Amino acid sequence: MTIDYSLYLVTGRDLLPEGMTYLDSLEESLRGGVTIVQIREKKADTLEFFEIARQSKTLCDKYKVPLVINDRVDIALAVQADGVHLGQTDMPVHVARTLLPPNAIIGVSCNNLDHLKKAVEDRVDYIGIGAVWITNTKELTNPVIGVRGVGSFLSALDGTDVKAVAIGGIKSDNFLRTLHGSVSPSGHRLDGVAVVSEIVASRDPYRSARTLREAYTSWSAQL
Ligand code: TZP
Ligand code: MG
Repeated sequence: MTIDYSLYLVTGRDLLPEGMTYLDSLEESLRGGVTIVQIREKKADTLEFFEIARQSKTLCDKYKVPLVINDRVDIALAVQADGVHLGQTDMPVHVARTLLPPNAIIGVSCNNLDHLKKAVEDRVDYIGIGAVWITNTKELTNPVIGVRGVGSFLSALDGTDVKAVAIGGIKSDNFLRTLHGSVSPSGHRLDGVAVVSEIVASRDPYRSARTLREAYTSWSAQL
């Protein structure tokens, strides 16, 4: 199955505006055109994470959008998610592969080229490159990469079939700059852009998602 990474929503329940429920926000984002969803729950216990993932899976299925679980292979299995997103201190990719169904999506966060090299060796499906810009959503332990930095990651993916999304501080006002500015000298482009706050913290997640999706679509149509 070909996965559309173009508008990759990563959830963040802490950031929901007052009065907006998690599921309403997710459904509006799906209606607005997010193409893949990752459930990221850093504070939930296992039962809560499982429940959120289960409900999210039902909603994502309704919109035929793949669902990926951050950190937790067991939860991905429990809700029959489409894959997992693993950080550098999570389950090793080769172990996750043996646990998950053969066609599961496995993505890995990469903050430097050593991470990228390992991810390519592990034959991951995609890498998340970040943080591109400064963000308050996640405590950053490394300097931001910047768009040119992302370009050098993309160069390092030349000749591989590993897909790439950028994450970190991406908003509607730097969205196109992120896409344009990161094209590598060899012409390698991002396969998508991942956002948390731009959609999750929005009072109108439908509109926010739609704006980004349209921007991505018009950018890719110019290629
Ligand atoms: N990984 C690197 S930056 C980040 C994650 C999960 C947070 C991105 O959030 P936002 O709100 O889109 O800047
Ligand atoms: Mg992790």
